[in-house]
Amino acid sequence: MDRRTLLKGLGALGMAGAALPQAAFAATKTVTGLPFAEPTALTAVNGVLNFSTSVEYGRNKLYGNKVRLRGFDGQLTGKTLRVKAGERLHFNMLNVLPKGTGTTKSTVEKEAGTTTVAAMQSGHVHSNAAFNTTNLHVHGLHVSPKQPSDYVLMKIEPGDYFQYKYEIPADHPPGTYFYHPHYHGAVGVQVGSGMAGALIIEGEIDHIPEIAQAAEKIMVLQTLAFDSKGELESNDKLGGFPFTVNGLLSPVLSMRPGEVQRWRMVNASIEDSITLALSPLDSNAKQPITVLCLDGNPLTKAIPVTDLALASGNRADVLVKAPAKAGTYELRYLKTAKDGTQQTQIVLTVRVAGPAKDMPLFSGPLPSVPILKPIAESEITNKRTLVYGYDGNLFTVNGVTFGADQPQQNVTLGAVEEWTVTDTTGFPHSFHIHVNPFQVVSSPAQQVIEAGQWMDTLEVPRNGSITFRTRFVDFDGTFVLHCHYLPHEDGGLMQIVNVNKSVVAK
Ligand SMILES: [Cu+2]
Repeated sequence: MDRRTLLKGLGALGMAGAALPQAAFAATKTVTGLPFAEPTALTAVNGVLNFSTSVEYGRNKLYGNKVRLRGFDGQLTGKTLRVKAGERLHFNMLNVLPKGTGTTKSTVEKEAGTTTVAAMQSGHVHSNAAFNTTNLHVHGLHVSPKQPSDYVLMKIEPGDYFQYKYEIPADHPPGTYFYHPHYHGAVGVQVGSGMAGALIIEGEIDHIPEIAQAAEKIMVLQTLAFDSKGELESNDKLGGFPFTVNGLLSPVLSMRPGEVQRWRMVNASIEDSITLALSPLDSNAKQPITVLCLDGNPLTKAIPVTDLALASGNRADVLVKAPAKAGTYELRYLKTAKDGTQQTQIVLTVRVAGPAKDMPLFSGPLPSVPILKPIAESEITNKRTLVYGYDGNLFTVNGVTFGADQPQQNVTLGAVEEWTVTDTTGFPHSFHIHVNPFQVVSSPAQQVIEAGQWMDTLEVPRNGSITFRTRFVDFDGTFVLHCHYLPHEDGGLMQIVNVNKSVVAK
């Protein structure tokens, strides 16, 4: 990626293009109001969810625009997949995108499923990758990083088929996760096209009566991107789009007065970290939102908040109790643009109407998850420091951008570590690591609702740092850490992590 390309990429981060969102909101103001709708949901049969999908161009209507974008089965939002802890997910992916269109050709030439880490790294170019080459990541899942599980350093070329097999551990934290492609260089374009869907892990929390009685609403929040032709064929067109919910702009969700619903929210945007609040129409008063899980990890107890911060990649499981009085409410987000101005948008309209349906709002402790046992200082076996940098051309981790010559994080299976991630670029970033969630020790951002929260994605404030602890005990193999601002990830703010079985000394 040359300097000009990167700077254009940065311009697309909503940091330099502040005028565009306003225009987009104004243009779309008149076409809001479609009823809330969800993607089709699929569940396991006999312990296995066998899901087949084709990656293809789909023609869809998107708030008054005709778009032609890459999607799972051509949809703007992928189907919802539901599995219980202990079940298996088979994700059968057929790439029917055409060969060789709309892309800068990748220099990696290997068959799908056979690309080695070395080939991937040596062949990588930090620019527009082959946008029709893809793969899959199950974001947040605590599963093996080895093929055919959550191995993201592989490619599924046009015409190729691959079956991912994920074994969900019986003690997996229950909550909301999501799936999306992870082919380096094409992640922003493919997720921005709508290649993301909710992935629900069910568990003990779902048996709490007040939670079980609440109607579930899946909300995949996306910033779908498209050009003047309704297409997305460039990394330079990713910024400045409003949030949609399951592909709809500010849809209208109905609730009865006093009703409690469980909202499962996924921030599947390209790069937007937002704070959500629920307010009556024409008022800034805020209704409580009761948080159960963040990033699929249950809190110790249900905690009501008025401001719910979700960085790109974060999820929240929340309960919302409709007021006793009928009326219209708005779920709005606030975002601070680079120039300091506050941007806002109505993400969802909530219409409270009809006969009262007074339901109890759960407020007690949540079932603990054994693998999320707090990590004490005495358990730490190693500490390491990661520094996000910018060399004037590319983003770097500890001075080196993603690629073959980048040192890797080598971890011994069984290690329990404390990591500090510091930004020196002056840009806001986030930190996401595959396979293992981490327990937050310190975070200046507002994402963490209680001390010791487990997350898999966390904001790294500009020129600030975060510290967390994590266990590398269940899975060896190779995976990645990266910034979840997708253009940054595509631009090299990523690093390989190898978890190696310890060598027994003779
Ligand atoms: Cu970043």
